Amino acid sequence: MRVLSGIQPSGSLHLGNYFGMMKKMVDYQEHHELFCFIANYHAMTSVTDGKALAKGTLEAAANFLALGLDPEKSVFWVQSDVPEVQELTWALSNFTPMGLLERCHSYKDKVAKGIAPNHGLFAYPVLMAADILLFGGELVPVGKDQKQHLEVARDIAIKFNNQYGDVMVIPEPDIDDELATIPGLDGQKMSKSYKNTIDLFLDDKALRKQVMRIVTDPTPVEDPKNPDTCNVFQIYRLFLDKQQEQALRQRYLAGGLGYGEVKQELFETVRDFFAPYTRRREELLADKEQLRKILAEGAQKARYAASKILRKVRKKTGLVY
Ligand code: AQP
Repeated sequence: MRVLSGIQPSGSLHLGNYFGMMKKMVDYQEHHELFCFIANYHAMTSVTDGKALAKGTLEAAANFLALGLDPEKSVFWVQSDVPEVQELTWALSNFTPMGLLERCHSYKDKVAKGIAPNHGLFAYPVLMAADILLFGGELVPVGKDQKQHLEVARDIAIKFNNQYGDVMVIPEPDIDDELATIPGLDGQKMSKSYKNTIDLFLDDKALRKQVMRIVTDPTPVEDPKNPDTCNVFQIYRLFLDKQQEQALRQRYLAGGLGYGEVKQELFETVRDFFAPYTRRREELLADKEQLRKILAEGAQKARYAASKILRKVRKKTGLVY
């Protein structure tokens, strides 16, 4: 099975990115054909500082590698190193009804927040469709926030195939119910735009500060508490196995557990969990030439895979004359 997904290099990573998508990708590489990329073209819709984008791209690569992505077992590249994706985007644009894009929640939410809409933001899902279809991605691990974009990709692929035969593989979203939406400090979806994240690779002081900001209710320490409505519990459980989760649940129900105490435990758990990855990330970022080499090799493999599908597209659409 060919598994494919990407991540934008548009700032720091948070637990939502990690549990919603990155951890699953790393797990998949053991038994599947994994395609993973840094979506720097996509990030251009929000990052307009060129230096920041370039720096963020190398950092995003180091992040994924530090978290366990193995470039020997997977195809790992930077989106713009395979510019063929833009050619496919154009071909697919001609099979994308305007209404399909106008209905996209992500676009509508951003416009509602006051972001001046431009064509890049509007056409974002077509580029995402091209990312997947260019490599014949069969399964796409994403958080629930990307579900609609996946449906758009499927619709476009079906329309293209209706016209030109079975060229595109129709992708399936891979959304784990338990991890579909990782909640943030306030219980809403964890998201950079909501400023409610717990970030990866922070120093202890900054991490502790974020964890202590988790919103809790005013139940007194001695009273029993409801784990299912507690934001601390909902984040903590991501790090626990079933038995440990049950034990924590019992402590909530028994009363006598203060939110300060459980937040301190969560802070230590997150810190210890990511400590080895943080060290590995620093080592990777210390040798940028080596990082660029890994990405160049990945781009070569990705371009080879892309050329197979693009050749068919060019022929079918009449670009080969
Ligand atoms: N809270 C979340 N729960 C589950 N999955 C999530 N993802 C993001 N937030 C959650 C998944 O992470 C992957 C990378 O997505 P991205 O590069 O688009 O990350 P993002 O959108 O930048 O994350 P934010 O914080 O939500 O950014 P803004 O606020 O800028 O939109 C995707 O698979 C995504 O589903």
